[in-house]
Amino acid sequence: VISQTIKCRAAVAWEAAKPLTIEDIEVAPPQAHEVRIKILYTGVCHTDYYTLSGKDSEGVFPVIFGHEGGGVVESVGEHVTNVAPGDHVIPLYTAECRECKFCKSGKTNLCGKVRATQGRGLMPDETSRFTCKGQQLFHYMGCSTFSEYTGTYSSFPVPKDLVRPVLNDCIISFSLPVKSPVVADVSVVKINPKAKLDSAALLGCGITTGFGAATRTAKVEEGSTVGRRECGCVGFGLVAIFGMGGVGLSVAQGARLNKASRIIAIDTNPKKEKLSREMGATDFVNPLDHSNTPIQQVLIDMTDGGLDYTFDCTGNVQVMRAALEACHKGWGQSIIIGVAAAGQEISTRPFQLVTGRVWKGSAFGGVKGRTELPGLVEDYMEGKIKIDELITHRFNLDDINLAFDAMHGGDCIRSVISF
Ligand code: NAD
Ligand code: AHE
Ligand code: ZN
Repeated sequence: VISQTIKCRAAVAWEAAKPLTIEDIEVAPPQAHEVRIKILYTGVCHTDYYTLSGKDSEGVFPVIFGHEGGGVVESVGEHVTNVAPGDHVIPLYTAECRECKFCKSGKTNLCGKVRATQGRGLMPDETSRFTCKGQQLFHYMGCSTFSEYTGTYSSFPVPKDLVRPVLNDCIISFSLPVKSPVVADVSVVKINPKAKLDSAALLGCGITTGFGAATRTAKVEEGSTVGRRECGCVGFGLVAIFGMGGVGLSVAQGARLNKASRIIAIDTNPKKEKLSREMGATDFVNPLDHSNTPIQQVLIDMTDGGLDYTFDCTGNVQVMRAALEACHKGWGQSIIIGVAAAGQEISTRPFQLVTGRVWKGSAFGGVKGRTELPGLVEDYMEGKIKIDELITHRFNLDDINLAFDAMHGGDCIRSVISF
């Protein structure tokens, strides 16, 4: 079946720091190894706001934002083998080709296959599938989920040795040898169609990022508060989380699942305490209540010398420093999740690292999307990961700017946009 260009509606960001406008756009048919998805729901992540603000060095305009969505495959291009029309899917901003040196390393979830073009707002063939009023629109993080239909990349070009060119008159087509291995697919994953898609969509970024940072990147260990330091470190389960938005609350969930003994939530917004505790926090600290003492000192005093794991979920480089310095000497790890604006840098005394504290980063929670996301969807369905509780606001596409307003209103964890 040859698919046609689709006309649909999308929220377009024409320039930085201006409200999005709902436009009629055209979405070209999926090319080889591409998938066109009818988006049914999308979350709005702080990172969408960050790039819209103009502070992202990779930001390009005009663009269709959104990278936390769920939908149904509408059509696929040639050589797509992993998904088919009708499949429920989540687009992946962290691809997984299983072929590049990153994927094969066993050391990271980052994938090198499409990252360069994705960062420039283009599909791997250096073009865009979106147009509006005759003008090309850029893709965002390989997902662009603020559109009724979006194109994402599915698989990398078929390796030459797997392809047999066939000449039919003037048409050159390609066929795969019957026993050839399935071609790897990279930026989309099929999930259980029984999963509630409005919630599962949030596994496309924030929830997976926080949960994975605790369970995959840090690998928080089971802790014991009983005689922990005094009798030779019985477990290392002391955790502090800075910034209790959708990401930080999901770190708390992961830390709780891994049986952390104490989970200290830190946020300047006191309204975050209730949900933080419901997601696993045992303590809540508002740095504004300790204006005479640096927050790292407050935490060190609370924990007999510091935390085993800290997480920055704010994107604030001063907070990142505090999170590192709140770690216990000798072994404390601090995980940077927050995204800081272009030009921002982190600093600390090197002595902090010399004396055993470790600074790490985490993208998409260290989760390999194609391999692990279906399992996380099952975890959600079994109640091991809470998502519904984090959806505080719902809007239709027409009102998507209200979701950005809500993000800054102090009561919002995640908005879900319906199409
Ligand atoms: P959010 O805006 O919902 O939450 C941020 C929270 O931090 C808020 O509750 C806010 O009150 C709190 N906060 C702000 N300044 C603070 C301070 N000085 N001390 C303590 N708390 C403070 O954002 P989110 O969607 O949860 O995302 C969090 C961060 O993670 C953002 O920077 C986002 O861009 C980033 N992010 C990174 C990844 C990744 O893969 N690395 C993925 C998703 C989001
Ligand atoms: N373009 C940004 C990149 C910011 C960034 O670190 N992004 C995270 C995902 S945030 C999702 O909400 C990430 O996965 N980074 C790894 C990568 O390859 O982009 C900038 O600041 O330049
Ligand atoms: Zn995000």
